Amino acid sequence: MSVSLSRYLVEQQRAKGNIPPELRLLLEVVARACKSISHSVNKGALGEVLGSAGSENVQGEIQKKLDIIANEVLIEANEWGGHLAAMASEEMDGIYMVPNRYPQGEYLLLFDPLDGSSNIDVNVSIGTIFSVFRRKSSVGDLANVNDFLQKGSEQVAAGYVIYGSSTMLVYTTGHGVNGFTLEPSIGEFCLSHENMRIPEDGTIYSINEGNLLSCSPGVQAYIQWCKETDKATQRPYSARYIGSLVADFHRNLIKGGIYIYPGTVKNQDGKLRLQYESNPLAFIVEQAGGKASDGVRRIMDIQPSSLHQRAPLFIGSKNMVELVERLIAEENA
Ligand code: P6P
Repeated sequence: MSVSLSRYLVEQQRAKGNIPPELRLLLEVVARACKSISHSVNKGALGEVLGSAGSENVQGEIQKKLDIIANEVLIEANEWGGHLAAMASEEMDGIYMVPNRYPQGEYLLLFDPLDGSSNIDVNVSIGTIFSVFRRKSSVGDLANVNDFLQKGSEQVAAGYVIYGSSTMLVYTTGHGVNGFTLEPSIGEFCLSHENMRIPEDGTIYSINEGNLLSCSPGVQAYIQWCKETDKATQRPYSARYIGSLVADFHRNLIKGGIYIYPGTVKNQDGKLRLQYESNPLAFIVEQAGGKASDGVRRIMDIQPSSLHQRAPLFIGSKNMVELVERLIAEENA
């Protein structure tokens, strides 16, 4: 039997001292909450959890029932443990303060509770993405929105859970990236992908080509380059885009590749949220030897100015991200 997440975290804390007890507790609570989300997701049409909830989130997106269920599961699992001061979610307008009937902790948890939820009703892989910071405000004061406006480089942990053919948890605390697969028979996440590294090169590109003509010339030039025939660079590359960031990212992390959600004429900042999607995945990809930028700046260097800020995202194999950055720079030269 491979090592459980709980044992792995305890051994990391004991052997390397690189994960404080409260952060270890936080990761275990998030993992437990995602097991519950996995259970709901896997019920599918039989669980009466599919379809729209008949409401919109702060992004103006129709909320799926499972978006709300996943959000509630994460809030309820994390609010009482004493490790958090507050939470923020892609599905909630403002921050969620830990109720004062519970002790306040030093950490902040941000999450996209169910990314790719438009795929829920058609049985395509979806995922939960989370990001952890230390609060900046002093423990005696109430946490506030400014606590959440920290650069991604300040993250102390980040991870995602992909609800796919198997349910996997992938996380980093800044000491490499490790993957755990849920063993349903015992309900434990078990170590299955130790020290994950993304290949510096890949032959997969992920982008919604329906938007391509409204992207910048540099992005269009890169996609054109991917399609050209050149044996030496194994082109043409393969287009793989399933409309679920976590699934596209996870595949590219393992096989090598690049995921692009660029700015367009209509939405200069693209669609993805900096705090709930781009920063946590940027932390993971950099820890695995990859790169994440907005086409010009390193994602984790961007200073957020609002809780639901969007940013263009170019993330994946280092050499692929650097090439599209060069083409964007040339268009601006
Ligand atoms: P589009 C899901 O809504 C999401 O945030 C990502 O998971 C996904 O990659 C992207 O949006 C899909 O967006 O505009 O291509 O449908």
